[in-house]
Amino acid sequence: MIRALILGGTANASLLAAEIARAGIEAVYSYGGRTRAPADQPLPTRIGGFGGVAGLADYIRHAGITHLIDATHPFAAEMSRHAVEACTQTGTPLIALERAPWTKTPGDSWVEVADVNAIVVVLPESPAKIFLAIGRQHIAPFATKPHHVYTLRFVDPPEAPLPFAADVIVSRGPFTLDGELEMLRTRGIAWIVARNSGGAGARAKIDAARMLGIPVIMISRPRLPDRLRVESVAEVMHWLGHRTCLGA
Ligand code: 3Y8
Ligand code: NAP
Repeated sequence: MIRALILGGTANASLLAAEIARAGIEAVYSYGGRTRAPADQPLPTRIGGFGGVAGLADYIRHAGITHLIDATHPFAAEMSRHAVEACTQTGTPLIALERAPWTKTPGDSWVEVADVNAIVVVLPESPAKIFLAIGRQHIAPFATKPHHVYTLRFVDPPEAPLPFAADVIVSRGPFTLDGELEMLRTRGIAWIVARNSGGAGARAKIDAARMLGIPVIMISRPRLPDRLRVESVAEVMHWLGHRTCLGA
């Protein structure tokens, strides 16, 4: 008898939850509690941290979880590391549903950096209009470069004053190419800062940047521990011993 735990918070995780519900597999969907009103799921849903590796291991045991699916965002590195450790401790089968990173294509002007702290050193010296498409949690380093004109994009309205003057767009995505082109043009954006999230939900800004000749400072993905990793919902369903209407 399967009882799966889905570590969610992405478009892929939502697609997986729909397939799992359709197949009648018992499962719990988990959000970290980062946003005020996360999307509803067709599965019983829990919201909030587990309390570290030990908390996740305890949850797995007490909730009778038989399979863990890490469908978190590629930058949710701490959650993914905890999933590997807790599944090792409890002997729980683990699979990661992770989309491939975006790859640079001809016409892309990318400056690839290892992490958000490396960005400020590659920003232009003279004042520029910069779109920080990296959410809310990691914007503090940009306070050291207040001479730029920043546009931020958050899922929820900011609760506290920002560490520097900026214009905030409140939108949860997924985003469209036309919408991104319009936003970038009307704001005269000259630089974009983005994480290499992969997937379709945030790709439009990258395509729009190429079309407008805007350079992108692209944050490379954090290294994650080795674990079974697939890129499609169908492969996860197959791992669970189910065929899907997705034709796999
Ligand atoms: C709470 C669930 C769907 C899922 C939407 C995907 C696509 C849009 C790309 C930009 C980049 C960013 C951000 C982003 C993307 C999808 C997907 C994706 C980037 C929601 C969601 C949760 C979160 C958390 C949130 C972070 C923030 C990051 C905004 C729901 C909407 C910038 C990542 O305010 C905060 O604290 C927000 C925190 C982690 C990164 C950050 O550091 O601020 N996602 N995003 C999940 C949870 O609580 O477990 O609210 O419904 C999910 C989605 N975010 O329904 O189609 O699948 O990847 N999310 C980045 O790429 O840098 C937006 O603006 O162009
Ligand atoms: P993170 O830094 O890897 O995780 C920090 C802590 O948050 C984890 O140790 C865990 O707390 C809790 N947590 C994270 N995801 C959780 C989940 N799905 N269910 C329960 N607890 C969770 O995570 P993050 O980067 O802030 O991402 C948080 C959520 O937003 C994830 O669901 C992720 O998929 C989604 N998301 C993140 C990004 C991004 O850019 N990071 C983009 C889109 C969506 P405990 O240690 O207490 O268990």
